[in-house]
Amino acid sequence: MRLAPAVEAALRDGDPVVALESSVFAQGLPVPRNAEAATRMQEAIAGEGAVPAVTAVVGGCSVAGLAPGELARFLAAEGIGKASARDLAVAMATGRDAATTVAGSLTICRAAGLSVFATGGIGGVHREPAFDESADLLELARTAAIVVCAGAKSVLDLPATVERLETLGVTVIGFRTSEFPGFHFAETGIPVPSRMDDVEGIVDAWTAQRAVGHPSALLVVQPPPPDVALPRHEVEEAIREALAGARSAGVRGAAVTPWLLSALGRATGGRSLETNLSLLEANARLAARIAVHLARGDDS
Ligand code: PSU
Ligand code: MN
Repeated sequence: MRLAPAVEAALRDGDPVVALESSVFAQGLPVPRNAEAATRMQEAIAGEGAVPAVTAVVGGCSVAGLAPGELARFLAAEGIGKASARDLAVAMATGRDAATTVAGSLTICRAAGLSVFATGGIGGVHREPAFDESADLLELARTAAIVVCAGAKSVLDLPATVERLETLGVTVIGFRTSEFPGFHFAETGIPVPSRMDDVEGIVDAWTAQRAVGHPSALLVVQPPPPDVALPRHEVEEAIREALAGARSAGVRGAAVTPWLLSALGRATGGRSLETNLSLLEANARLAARIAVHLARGDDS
């Protein structure tokens, strides 16, 4: 386990840190837009006064806070594996580079003591093939961290994903929304159990959750920025095509999510990519604001 010097110093001093996953850069977005996403997210975090910490396995070492040269390797995305929680140990033992998903990153957050994390959309219950449920859900259940996202990707079974979050005891709060967002679009018709309109409320809920020792994440969901949100019907149609394509191509396991995301990008003429980049930046910024507020509370 290695922390970047800036991350280590921030943790020591109680200063705000926001952890990021690396699979979204290495597998979830195409080169070269993935580099733009990484820059926009890290600048948004720094702009709010927090320290960004991209997590990954680098040459067998679990890292929170990739150095710029290391991040460049992940952005080139050649020969970089996708590491969920189950894959971390083997990537470490065999000295490999691996890009961590939400599940893999939360495992590193637990080890490093990082408590605020931002991503685009969490994994969840897939619509098909038959049984496929992201390990993100289980790690959310056992990682005490505030996780900011735009819901779960619309390629998933959203109602089932929300039900599983309830079963797993994950606190879900809609930030300025009463609906669980569908990543590319805001309206899903699925109510969130609670809604808050300011960062203070989220920090209060987090403090209360820690006080009772509840071990799960606090999942903050916010809709994609309105200027880049896509019409729901259009995304739904593109997803139906993508799912049919995945079925006939026989895509399975860890390859499913990256495959569907790139099919969706093609089907929307690249507009889903703009949505993805903008919501990643917005989520990083909100996470940083939460981390800053949390750190201020610690000081007083
Ligand atoms: N959301 C995105 N892009 C992504 C992912 C999510 O917009 O690339 C990645 C995240 O790393 C998430 C993973 O943790 O997909 C889920 O994959 P799986 O369904 O195989 O667990
Ligand atoms: Mn899966």
